[in-house]
Amino acid sequence: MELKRRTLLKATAVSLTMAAAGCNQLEGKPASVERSASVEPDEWKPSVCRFCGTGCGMLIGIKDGKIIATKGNPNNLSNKGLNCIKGYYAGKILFGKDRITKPLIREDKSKKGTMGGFREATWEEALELISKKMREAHDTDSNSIAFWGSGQQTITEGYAAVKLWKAGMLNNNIDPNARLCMASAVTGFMSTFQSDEPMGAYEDLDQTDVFVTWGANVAEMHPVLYSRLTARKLSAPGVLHYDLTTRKSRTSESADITMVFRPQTDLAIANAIANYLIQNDKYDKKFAEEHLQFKAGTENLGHSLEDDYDSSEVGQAADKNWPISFDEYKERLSEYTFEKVSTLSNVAVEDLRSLAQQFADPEKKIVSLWTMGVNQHTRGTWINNLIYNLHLLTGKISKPGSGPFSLTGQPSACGTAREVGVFSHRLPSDMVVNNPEHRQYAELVWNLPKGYLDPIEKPGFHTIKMFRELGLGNIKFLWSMSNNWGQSLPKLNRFSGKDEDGKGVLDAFIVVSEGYPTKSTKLADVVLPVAMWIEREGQFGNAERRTNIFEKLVEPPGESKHDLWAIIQVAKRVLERKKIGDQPAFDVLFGNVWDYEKNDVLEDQRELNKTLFEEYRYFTNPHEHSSLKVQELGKKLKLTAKQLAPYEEYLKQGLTWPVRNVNGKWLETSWRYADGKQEDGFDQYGIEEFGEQGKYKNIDFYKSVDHRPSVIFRPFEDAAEIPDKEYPFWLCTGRVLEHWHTGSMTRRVPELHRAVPEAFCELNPEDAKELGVIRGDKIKIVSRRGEVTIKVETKGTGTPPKGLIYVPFFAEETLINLVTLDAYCPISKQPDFKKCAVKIVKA
Ligand SMILES: Nc1nc2c(c(=O)[nH]1)N[C@H]1C(S)=C(S)[C@@H](COP(=O)(O)OP(=O)(O)OC[C@H]3O[C@@H](n4cnc5c(=O)[nH]c(N)nc54)[C@H](O)[C@@H]3O)O[C@H]1N2
Ligand SMILES: Nc1nc2c(c(=O)[nH]1)N[C@H]1C(S)=C(S)[C@@H](COP(=O)(O)OP(=O)(O)OC[C@H]3O[C@@H](n4cnc5c(=O)[nH]c(N)nc54)[C@H](O)[C@@H]3O)O[C@H]1N2
Ligand code: SF4
Ligand SMILES: [Mo]
Repeated sequence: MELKRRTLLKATAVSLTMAAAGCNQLEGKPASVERSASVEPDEWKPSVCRFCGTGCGMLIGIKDGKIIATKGNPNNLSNKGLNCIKGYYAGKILFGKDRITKPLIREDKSKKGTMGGFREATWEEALELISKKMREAHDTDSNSIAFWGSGQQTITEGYAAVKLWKAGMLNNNIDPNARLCMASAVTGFMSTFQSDEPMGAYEDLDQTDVFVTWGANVAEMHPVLYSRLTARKLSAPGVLHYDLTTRKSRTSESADITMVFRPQTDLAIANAIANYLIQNDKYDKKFAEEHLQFKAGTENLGHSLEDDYDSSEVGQAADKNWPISFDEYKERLSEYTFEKVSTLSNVAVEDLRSLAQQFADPEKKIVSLWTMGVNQHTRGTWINNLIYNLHLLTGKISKPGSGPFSLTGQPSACGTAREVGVFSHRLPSDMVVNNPEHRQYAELVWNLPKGYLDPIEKPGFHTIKMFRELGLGNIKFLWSMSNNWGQSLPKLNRFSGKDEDGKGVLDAFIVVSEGYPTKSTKLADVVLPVAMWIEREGQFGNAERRTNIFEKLVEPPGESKHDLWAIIQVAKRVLERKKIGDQPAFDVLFGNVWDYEKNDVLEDQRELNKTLFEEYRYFTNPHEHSSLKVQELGKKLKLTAKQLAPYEEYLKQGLTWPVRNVNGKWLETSWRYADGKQEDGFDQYGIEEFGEQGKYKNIDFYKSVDHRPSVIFRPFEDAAEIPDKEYPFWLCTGRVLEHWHTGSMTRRVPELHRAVPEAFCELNPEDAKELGVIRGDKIKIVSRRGEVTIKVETKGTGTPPKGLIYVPFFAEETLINLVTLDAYCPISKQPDFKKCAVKIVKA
């Protein structure tokens, strides 16, 4: 496998040089793309990559209405011309041979679990059936319908889905796959700062002195950001990289110090560093006095293995915190000595001290980076808080080159899931359903009578609860879009009873909007064929808060339709007989995007997307709304801090929010909360609007209560399932460079598929020896929940320590999520895919 990977990487290196020369083209010959090396595109259109949260700008070469080449867009400030291999091959994801191009309706329910038993149908028939089933389920039990969305949906798709579910159906059972991904980042931000999303910019990577990766495999998961990390290291001698990880990965290769820790003990490590800073008076006293408050929260949270956990006493109190004195904080930290934490974590005292000394050095700029190691964690909110504590205690935040940088995984986890608020407890723009003022604000923007949204004051099912309920037969209607839950959810055997194909278990009526056959479409009753990526117009918001638009550049195949069209078409039908006041509900909610003459969704995709985006913008930017009430309430709620520019501006260039109009020009912000000239990227906007000018020098956390973010004490508490005699290994799951998540797209790109054709289990060579297996042997990984047969890998890109194994989740035939655990962080409800206990048996 390594050889094939190397060949691919070599090919990519060639692509990179070609890209620099402006001629990087797709290799091979995708089904519907006729091209030869000598063919020049008619035009290069700017676009954005549909894979990771880096959000790289791309240029797409179009000839005769077909995509023939792609390359990095040098004008996009997030990537400055670079793409990784997934970006370079992105065009090919559109051309898999088995693309679904017609609506499918399942006739034979006994074939659930396979792609058998479907027949082709017209859109009209499929839409009517979906709407009928959705209405019936809702009429019988309003809590039995659910929508599962995605950080890969566009901003307007997420917005329309939220509006349909929350305002149209008055139902909160809508949640995104981002619950599996960014939920702990959100609750971390909200509890510490009362405002979601990072404060810094990718530019921090070009200026920092020290990189700390907290369990993030940036080299494979955010390759273009990683290239900025290595470029900085090469160009500025003395720049250091500390890699905290539970397994040596490709990211560890560039690290100066790799600290392999026992899973979950990152909590203790962060506390040990804070303790060192305080015991040795090495924190920034002035910054702490001027800007911080100290808090403690509910402890001894236990684990969410039970279904009634959320309503249990401890579950309910999990997100409570209260002020404590600095002295109490200091006292509580004091047990986290290097010695004790070294024993707990297996990290050497010298390494812990070395990292702590970097934080202690007032001259050093530090960037912390993290993704799923931190968020997929039963104490995910806590470990996010603890990383903020270090940056807050040292004032290393919101400064060029210094800051905590929570990376997003998906292309629009920030833009869609988080900003639009496609969550069971959310409304757009950081607002929540259980706040009456927030609901009132949404009512104003959506032209709803006062109190109309009162029925949704209680949050709906979060993802794990939603699918537990589906497994129990309590969800009767599910629609999923831009995700593959049949493969990506933890503890998948809930759908099976005995096998992964869910035979006989799923009575619910399931609609899956998809481009390809997947584990989820196999469980569906209706499959809707979708226009993927640049077959429609859309918008993504990346990890540095940059919103980019991608235009529709090619036609979707067959009868595929874009998701926005399907959402509005279903809305038209399910809301048919419903009134809001004396108006038809559909007209109130979606009348602005309906062409009444043609009796269809607005055909012009620019017009359609722009209309929805501008409406959504009122949530982040009340000034633009004509109603005084919207403006006043919006200002009171500090909503404008997430200001977005008009739609057209993003067609010229992606912009990072808050965006502000200065002398007719829309200027973006690189460093939130930092005072300075906006032209240089500082946050003039939020500070002028909400800050207390002059009171807080240089930095003003204007969204935080009393303008003071919280340093929250969080103790070490162990993982939900720990290896024991019977199940002696830790299982960590994750990804590989070449594949995207469940592999449904990247496995259809021949080059990527050939590079990593099958799943594998990384095993420490010593463990392999003790088990008597060698590379290539088949083993069974068995947990209390399920098992999977897989190949042994001892010379992969990563090396786990003794006692831990690593498995990627891209391969549906090697369904590792049969084995994983669905315990979650009680605050964020994000499950922990990174650790559970397993045994290994020779197969
Ligand atoms: N090639 C590729 N790139 C991707 C994706 C993809 O599918 N393929 N997906 C994107 C998405 S949506 C996401 S979310 C990101 C994921 O990006 P990452 O989080 O970087 O990648 P993973 O492989 O999920 O996670 C592996 C890391 O989890 C850490 N870990 C395990 N246990 C612990 C622990 O107890 N504490 C801490 N702190 N760390 C721990 C390990 O050290 C390891 O580095 O990648 C994005 N980029
Ligand atoms: N074991 C394990 N499981 C995990 C994780 C882990 O680390 N370990 N990580 C979790 C994380 S962080 C994430 S983000 C999730 C990701 O999990 P999912 O989002 O469920 O998986 P994807 O493979 O990204 O599924 C996206 C699907 O959308 C389809 N698609 C592409 N374009 C479009 C479109 O325009 N419209 C529609 N309707 N569909 C489209 C693709 O074909 C693809 O099948 O996985 C989670 N699951
Ligand atoms: S780094 Fe991420 S956004 Fe950039 S090209 Fe690669 S997959 Fe696409
Ligand atoms: Mo993710």
